[in-house]
Amino acid sequence: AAADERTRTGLSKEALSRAFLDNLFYLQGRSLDVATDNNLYQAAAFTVRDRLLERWIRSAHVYKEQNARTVCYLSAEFLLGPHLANNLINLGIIEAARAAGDELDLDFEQILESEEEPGLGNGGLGRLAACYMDSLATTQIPAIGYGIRYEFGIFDQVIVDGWQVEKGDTWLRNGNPWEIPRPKLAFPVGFGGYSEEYADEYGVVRHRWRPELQINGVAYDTPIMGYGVNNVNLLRLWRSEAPESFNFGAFNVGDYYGAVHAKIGAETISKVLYPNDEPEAGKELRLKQQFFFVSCSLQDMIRLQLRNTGTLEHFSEKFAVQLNDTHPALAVAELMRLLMDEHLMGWEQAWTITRNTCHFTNHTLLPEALETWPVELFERLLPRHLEIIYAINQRFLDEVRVRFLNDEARVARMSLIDEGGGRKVRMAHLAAVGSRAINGVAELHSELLKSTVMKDFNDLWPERFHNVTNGVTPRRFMVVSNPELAALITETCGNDRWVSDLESLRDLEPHAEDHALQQRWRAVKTNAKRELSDWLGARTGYAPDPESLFDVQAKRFHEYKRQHLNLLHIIWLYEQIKQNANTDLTPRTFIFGGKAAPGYFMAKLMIKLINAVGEVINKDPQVNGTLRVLFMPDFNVKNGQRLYPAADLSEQISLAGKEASGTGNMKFSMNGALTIGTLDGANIEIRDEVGHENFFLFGMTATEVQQRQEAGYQPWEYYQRNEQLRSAIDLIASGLFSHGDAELFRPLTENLIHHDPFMVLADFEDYRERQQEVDRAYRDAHHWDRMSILNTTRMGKFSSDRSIRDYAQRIWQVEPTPVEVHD
Ligand code: 26R
Repeated sequence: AAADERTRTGLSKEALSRAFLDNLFYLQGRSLDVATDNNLYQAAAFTVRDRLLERWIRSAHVYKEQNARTVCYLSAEFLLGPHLANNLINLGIIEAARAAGDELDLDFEQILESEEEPGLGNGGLGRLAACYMDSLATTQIPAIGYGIRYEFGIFDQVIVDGWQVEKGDTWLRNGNPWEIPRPKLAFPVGFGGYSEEYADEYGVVRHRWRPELQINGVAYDTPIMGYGVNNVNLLRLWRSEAPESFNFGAFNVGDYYGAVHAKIGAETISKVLYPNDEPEAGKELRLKQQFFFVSCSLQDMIRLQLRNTGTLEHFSEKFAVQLNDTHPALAVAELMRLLMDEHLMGWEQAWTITRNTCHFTNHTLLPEALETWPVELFERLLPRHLEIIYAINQRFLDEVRVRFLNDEARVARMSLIDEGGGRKVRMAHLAAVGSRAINGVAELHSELLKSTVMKDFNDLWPERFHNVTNGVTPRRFMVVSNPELAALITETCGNDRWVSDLESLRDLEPHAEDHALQQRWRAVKTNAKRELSDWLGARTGYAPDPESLFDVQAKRFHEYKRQHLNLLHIIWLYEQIKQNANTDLTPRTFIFGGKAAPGYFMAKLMIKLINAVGEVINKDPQVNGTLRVLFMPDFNVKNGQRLYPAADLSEQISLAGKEASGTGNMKFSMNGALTIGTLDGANIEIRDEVGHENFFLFGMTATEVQQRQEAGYQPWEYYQRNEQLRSAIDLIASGLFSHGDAELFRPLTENLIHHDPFMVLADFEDYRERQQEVDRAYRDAHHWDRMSILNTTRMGKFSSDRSIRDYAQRIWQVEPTPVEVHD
């Protein structure tokens, strides 16, 4: 039997091939000659999953035996990207799998391509959670990721007539071979009703919540495999369901349609992911989603703790909860409720446990993204939690009063309740008060957090504040996405240690001068550009010249990220060519990618403008291919993996102080792109690591931005004074890019000239000058290649393995728990 097991889960080419054919036949009912791409993909996925499962069971066993502290990463988003190639890499069997595929005469790349990615996140925050899951497993830290199994993830973007059009994401259409549904692992989640006091059998006054409505959260588990280790961690996503009692009759006698309606309501909670930057609409459902997944996750942790130890006394020694932004901040109130009301603990003990369990990461300083919920909504949906929040607040504000005598203004600022016009619960304050540690995601961001939005909290509890600079996983963003570069690095290093020890890339530095390496480095880059060019050619009609400089800006569309600054520079270049046909420019391909929130008008207009400008420039015979402007539709993890390897220049041009960290900046740089960027977020640290001479810096500093704003910023003055800038803006306003329609882009140009909240005009001139330096630098191939190599070799700090080790040591106090597999 043991031998049979091994053939079922063996890692050799033969074992993989046999398992693949078995899975194709027994799970899909197909033989090779009639199998569709999807059949082949599913069979491959099940073959890999079987190999994860035994390591998963083993990991769970070892973790339990060693009684290790488990990290619970609570996040409303996990932007995982395709699993198959990543799992093959992490298991170390991609070559064996490819060989097995070749032998069966299958198109291996085509099978990988067939996977539809789970887009359960918006952008930076969700992708960070996915990178951290990879690194937690790789660094052998026991961890559970808790979130929501959205039926519809982030929308698919198509471009119609230059405009973004949203299409529903149907990632579950063909089934999801990576998840294991656990229908028996379900928890009740209440909403509405009232809170009441009662005396228990000893006469102690207790509270209980009588919800009006209960739904169930059902667990769906996905194994997360570490790289080069046997540790497999768990991603547990909750799906909402109506409980049995909904089943007609019993629930709502005589009102059959009412009962059906209620059932649908319950299932709505995990239906769809909300985009960022989306105003008020649909708010109530978002709060329901947050409470839903927080409650299920905490009940699950409590269940595990009671199963393992029979008591909740040592809960915080066993679990470290990380709150990924304020979306799961309700955990503070819900853990208190569960401990006190359901498990009959006293306030002091429950509060100590809560405060020793929770940790909070902030991901943005933008005021519109700081979550607050109307008290009225809370009262209606979560009456008992509101009571608990009031009680936390009372104790907390007393502490503030004792520390800062006679400072009621401070008390009002720090309160968990915003009393100004329509009372609101401040979720960041709830998270901060209930957490042992609070961190920002890059040095600058953490400093700004302490000096601005969380200043009062830093005055009170300076020891709680930390910085953990973000990181990204080199497995997905180098090895999976850029296999040629990975092979070249491994060959040059003489081993592949760098894949889980990115700092060791520093060993390559002496080779940056080596002309032979430079040439191979360039060839790898050019190949990646050719592949991207083919892909774009098939989708946009323009296949850019792989010899041109690929200048890429790929990220969510937002005014603070300033895609329009990039575009103004492009328009200025175009004017140069139009004015002087002999203008000497390095041929460049500008590539944009990114989604705009469906309700964010200005961001959608920016997308339209990029496409409109591209249409004019790409068709203009006078430009003659010197400039190309392309929009990559549907930028997501999968398409990002095509983009990062092919970029020469990475645009990280947010207004200083606005981008908390950025993580795309790291992905580009790891793949040898140079950065043109501001002193914002992690750009600052990237520049310090790669060397100031290998980074194109421009723009105001965060301090200068603040000073300029305080002095009264007048964009109009820049417009008048700077002729280059004015003519670029005027060209848009003229209607040249809109078939003569001078109205279409007016909201954008008017906003720039008269308001310009993100100071595009103030930074334009410096940006343009730095772009001219880029133009010149690219002409010296040796020098450029050297800078490119150094960008990659000096990115060690930005591996998410380093971030996770920082969290483990400084925030969570957890140790690695290695897992052995014996066969
Ligand atoms: C709708 C509203 C409440 C909301 C606004 C913004 C919800 C979600 C967001 C997304 C924010 C929190 C986000 O994604 N922040 C990004 O986090 C990344 C990971 O830390 C950073 O790299 C990036 O700079 C930051 O914008």
